[in-house]
Amino acid sequence: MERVAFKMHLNQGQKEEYKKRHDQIWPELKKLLKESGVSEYSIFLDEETNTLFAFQKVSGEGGSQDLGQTEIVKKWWKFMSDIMKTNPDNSPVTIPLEELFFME
Ligand code: RM4
Repeated sequence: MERVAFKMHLNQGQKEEYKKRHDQIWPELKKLLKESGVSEYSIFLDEETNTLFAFQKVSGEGGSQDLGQTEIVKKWWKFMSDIMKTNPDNSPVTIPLEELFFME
């Protein structure tokens, strides 16, 4: 089991909308994430910089950001692209973070 963390960027003033959409995450996306080995997935917001900080545990080949070839993730990323900083393919700009400390 690997611990994975990364940053993404939320457009200004979109906190409520972002949370609403995630509160209503599509069941088929949630199912894919779990079946792909992603668990304990949380996303936090630094309102000062609109930076989203994501943490997840990964037991499979990759994490949530490695599922971009699936139709459901492509659809979700397009759906989310109006409120996030994205790449030309609608994937969220994702900056991997290095773990410097861990305590059981
Ligand atoms: C985020 C971003 C991630 C996705 C989660 C569910 O806003 O789109 O890629 O894994 O939502």
